[in-house]
Amino acid sequence: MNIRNVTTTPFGDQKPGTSGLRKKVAAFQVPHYLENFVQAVFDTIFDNGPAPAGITLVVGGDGRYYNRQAIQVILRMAAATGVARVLVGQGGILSTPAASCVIRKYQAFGGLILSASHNPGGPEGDFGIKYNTGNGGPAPEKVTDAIFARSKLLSAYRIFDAADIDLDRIGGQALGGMTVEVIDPVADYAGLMESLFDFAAIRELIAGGFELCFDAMHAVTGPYAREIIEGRLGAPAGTVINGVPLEDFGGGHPDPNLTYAHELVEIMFGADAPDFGAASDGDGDRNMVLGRGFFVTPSDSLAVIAANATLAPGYAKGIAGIARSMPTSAAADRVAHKLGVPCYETPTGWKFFGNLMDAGKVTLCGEESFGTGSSHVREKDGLWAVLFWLNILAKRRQSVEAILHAHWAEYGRNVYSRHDHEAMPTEVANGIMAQVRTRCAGLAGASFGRYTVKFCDDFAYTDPVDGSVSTGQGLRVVFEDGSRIVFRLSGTGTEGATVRLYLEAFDADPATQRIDAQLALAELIAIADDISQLKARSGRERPTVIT
Ligand code: VG1
Ligand code: CO
Repeated sequence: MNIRNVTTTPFGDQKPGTSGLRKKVAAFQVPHYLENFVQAVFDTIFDNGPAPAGITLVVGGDGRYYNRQAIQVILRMAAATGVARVLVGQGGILSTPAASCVIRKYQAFGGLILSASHNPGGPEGDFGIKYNTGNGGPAPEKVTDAIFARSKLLSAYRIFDAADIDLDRIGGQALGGMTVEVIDPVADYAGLMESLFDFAAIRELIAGGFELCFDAMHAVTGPYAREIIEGRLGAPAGTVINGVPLEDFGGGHPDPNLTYAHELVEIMFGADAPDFGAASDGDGDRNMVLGRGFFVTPSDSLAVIAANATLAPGYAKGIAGIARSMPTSAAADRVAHKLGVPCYETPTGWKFFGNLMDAGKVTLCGEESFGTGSSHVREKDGLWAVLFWLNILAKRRQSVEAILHAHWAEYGRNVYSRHDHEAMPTEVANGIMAQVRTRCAGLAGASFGRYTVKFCDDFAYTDPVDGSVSTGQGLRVVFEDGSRIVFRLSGTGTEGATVRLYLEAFDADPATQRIDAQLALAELIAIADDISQLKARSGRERPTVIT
């Protein structure tokens, strides 16, 4: 075997964020940048030595620009570090939830997922890489911290000299002493979905004239949605739109929200809209759910799924508990309370759910950022959420809107919105956070119109399973009636800083529950600006994205 030991110097900026290391493609193309990070991962997980004998790794990505090149590098470095076998999705494709599924099913040591998720792609866009552990979930903070620490000390990496592997040919190929197995990226995942949901009932619903539209946004879910929705569930061809994965996502921003998934939004709010619409993001872990002329907030979606979980065969015995990220609305808490199961509040990022799922404390997890999932894998799962909704609709035979209205009437409505102020100059964003921090000290008891501040804090979390503590997870202003304003800086952006403002108010009265969220939250929006001075400090009149 021809293994080269390449001398290198550390980069200093290889700190994984909310979900892996994300940078501009150009940054990853700087010589040694990718290799350094991969070596830091291998050194961390293999204790600075060779890989343990006989292990399997999983590698795949969302198909964005640089995916194939990066996979070839990772394979050669895995061979150089003594990995026995690597499973790679055909064409280098594996959605994030499918990668999690494959890691678990084949009891792999872990996996490398190549994606910058909802960030734009292409040569001018973003690239990303993250490590998932043997449970199929994103590496916890103690591992990502160790990877960063290692990256700052690197002096060399090891790579095997060989020709490229053919990523399009299913089957085994040798790379030195390592076997690369190119696998069908869809089959294992589709099988898992079929084991969880009532496909016969959904097929019958669709055969009966129920119309749906799934927007894959030219990202990774295209092949998955075609196989499952048009194939196994019998929806007509064309149900999946933008279904061919493109390296630059067709120039779009593969983020399934009301702003970036505008093609789907226009269809669902237009004349003759289908009964159901959904979209997923770059790597297939997010979902947006729409009814005819109706948007379901991700926080409400989690609550509705929890309340109706037993309608799906995989959850017929009920759920053990729910976990939601701190900024996610408390709608799910109300369902958990009624079901008599615990509800956990974690920091933002799926890596915080893994321990709770591994310990059997929760079945369902969700984030307000269009992330919903369960213990079937250890990642949020876009298509899973869409299939859960279809299963519920097939059983309840009501419209999406009617299901939400009934849910609010029963549980009350946690009116919710998120305002993103993207790509701000970093010092402006830091100034806004500092302002909020200063204002928050001593704000308890203060009144703003009908709202009285109960407490303000910087959210910190102690993991109930391993006791690890995570601090600095978002500034909260919580009012006496449970309404909240939260400020957080994004940990996934690659340009300047993004300030996220999360707003939540509770409305128990069915007479006012159907008011537009921005109107219902107007007073809180004004209070948030008073506290943060965001408009004055940024010179911006409105958010870049409102959901
Ligand atoms: C965002 C979301 C967070 C999500 C993360 C990764 O992080 O807010 O809820 O887990 O993206 O999602 P941040 O730090 O930018 O707010 V994905 O689909 O990009 O992997
Ligand atoms: Co994603």
